[in-house]
Amino acid sequence: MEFSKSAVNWALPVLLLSCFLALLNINCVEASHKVFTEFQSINSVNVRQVHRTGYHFQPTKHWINDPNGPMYYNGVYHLFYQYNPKGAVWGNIVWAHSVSTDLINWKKVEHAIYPSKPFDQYGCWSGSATILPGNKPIILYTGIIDKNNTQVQNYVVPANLSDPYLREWIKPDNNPLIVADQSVNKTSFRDPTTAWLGRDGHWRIVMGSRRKDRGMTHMYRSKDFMHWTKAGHPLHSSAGTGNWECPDFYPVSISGKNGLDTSVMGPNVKHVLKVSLDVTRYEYYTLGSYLAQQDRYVPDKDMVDGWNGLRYDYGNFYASKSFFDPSKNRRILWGWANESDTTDNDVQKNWAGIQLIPRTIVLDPSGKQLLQWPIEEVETLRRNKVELKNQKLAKGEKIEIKGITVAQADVDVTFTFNSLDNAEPFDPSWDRYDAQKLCSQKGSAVQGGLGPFGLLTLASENLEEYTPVFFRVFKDQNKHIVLMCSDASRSSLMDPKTHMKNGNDAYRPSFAGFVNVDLKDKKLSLRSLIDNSVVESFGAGGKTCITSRVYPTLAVYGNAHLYAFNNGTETVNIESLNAWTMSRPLQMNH
Ligand SMILES: *[C@@H]1O[C@H](CO)[C@@H](O)[C@H](O)[C@H]1NC(C)=O
Ligand SMILES: *[C@@H]1O[C@H](CO)[C@@H](O)[C@H](O)[C@H]1NC(C)=O
Ligand SMILES: *[C@@H]1O[C@H](CO)[C@@H](O)[C@H](O)[C@H]1NC(C)=O
Ligand SMILES: *[C@@H]1O[C@H](CO)[C@@H](O)[C@H](O)[C@H]1NC(C)=O
Ligand SMILES: *[C@H]1O[C@@H](CO)[C@H](O)[C@@H](O)[C@@H]1NC(C)=O
Repeated sequence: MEFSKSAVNWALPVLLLSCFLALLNINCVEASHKVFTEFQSINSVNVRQVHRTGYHFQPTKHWINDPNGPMYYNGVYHLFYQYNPKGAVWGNIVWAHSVSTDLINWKKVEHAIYPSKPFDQYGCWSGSATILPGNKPIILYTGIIDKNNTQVQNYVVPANLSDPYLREWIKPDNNPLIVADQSVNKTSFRDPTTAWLGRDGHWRIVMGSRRKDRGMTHMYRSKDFMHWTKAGHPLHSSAGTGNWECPDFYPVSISGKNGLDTSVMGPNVKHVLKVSLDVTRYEYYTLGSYLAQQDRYVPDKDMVDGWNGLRYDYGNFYASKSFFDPSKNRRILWGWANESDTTDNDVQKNWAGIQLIPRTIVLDPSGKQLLQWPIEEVETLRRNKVELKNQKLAKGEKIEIKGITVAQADVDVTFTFNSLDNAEPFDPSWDRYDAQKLCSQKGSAVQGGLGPFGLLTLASENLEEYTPVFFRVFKDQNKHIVLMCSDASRSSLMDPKTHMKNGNDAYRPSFAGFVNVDLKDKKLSLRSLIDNSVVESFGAGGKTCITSRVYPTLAVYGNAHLYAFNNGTETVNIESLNAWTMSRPLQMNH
């Protein structure tokens, strides 16, 4: 059935009201999921193609959210994800399952986990895979057992280890494995991590939770993976940060570029704790030490828990999960990007949500942050390389990158400049934690000293629409501050009033983060993966990453343009720019 727009417009306020009423009745309890009951099972035959991605992971239709249980097993990568098989809004969630041998071409197989037992009949939510000794995969996930949203932790194992795709998963009878005791908030108790082994030979996992406004990761230990005992203290907690979802806890190597398996400890290792903060709907991490004796994680001195801390990505990026890939000795991060358009639009286009290009994660040599970079396999999709070298851009100039399909492209550019003298002063009254606000005031059209310079992605011919990704350098008392923006505010001519998001103007944020980079060599690099309705950008080799979802009306398919630009007084030089059309994988989840 095609759902008519007028019916949707009429239904939305009513649904929001009923959801609000239901909230009082603890039915729409899930803060993290807006529940549009009547849209949950609308299965339109039409799938709107414009804005669908070409090389990002996306099922043929309907809603997706969190990546779940990513793993590598016997030569095959597995990606599970939260999926609504019946509609384009959150609901009816199952673990959809796809397999790949290269992280690029994907084959859809049967749903791995769906509500079927008393311990998950109201929901099969996120979780993680662990490969047990003897090369045996096991998945822990959160089951919802009643209408009150009570959360327990369950497990499944493959029915047939000889099936290369591990299509069928069984739920043994000793589920649930973990039920909240009195000390745990049972409606905020979810998303078990991959397990790690302590020095005592016992397994550990953590779940995200809260006690009032204190976000925390409850830790459980087990000798045999079947009987779990709650530790007397959380692995880590932090006051005033609200509910923690989708925790991820893993080691990174201090000296090497290799990723590490989850149980690795010792002097050459730092640990990362990442949580998804329900309050802001962004993901934050700290670097610190895992004190194996006390079984506690302690963030390094200059790390900040909560929303003033470091983020994986300063845009649409949530509920991520990492895994160790033993075939290439690397740690890979999967993140979900939701839509920035309206529920109304999602229902009409009959799809919502993508998984972003997997990223490798390593520790930055400074030890003060992580570096993320698209997995090397994505480069196999590159076609028709175009190249620029040593092209000067004076103030107000731009240069078009031609000869490739820029709506679906990979572009990697290094800018150099002669001097930092023109950098604008950083006004001490500006909020040092609010890069996004600064970017919304100092967009690409506000001319500056050193910057704004960067790329204009998904641009229409006369710049009626464009999503600029750029840097702007400021001078502080004794250092420079680099702002990186991915600004969706002019990305679409769709009327922001008629495409209202939940009663507000359309969501077109000026996403931004600061880049902690040494400018001694007077260089800044930027890579953007552009794919029809998504722009994933990596500043300074992956120090700062920003993902925007945008919906141009003119700058689609062959009508999109790509430019490098400078709007600052200081002339910048494109030292090198390489750009490619990105081809569609041969097999993408069909
Ligand atoms: C749900 O919570 C209500 C109010 O606390 C309680 O009366 C009811 O028994 C609970 N239902 C279940 C299935 O736990
Ligand atoms: C297990 O999978 C293998 C390989 O696909 C297949 O040959 C075998 O018949 C399966 N066993 C069962 C019990 O289904
Ligand atoms: C428990 O979690 C629920 C759902 O997030 C929340 O509404 C409630 O305030 C929490 N209670 C406490 C004591 O933290
Ligand atoms: C550069 O600045 C001028 C003047 O504000 C503005 O008209 C132009 O649109 C800007 N260019 C970009 C790419 O934003
Ligand atoms: C993605 O959509 C936007 C616009 O509706 C919301 O503001 C974000 O909170 C949402 N992000 C997540 C992670 O749900």
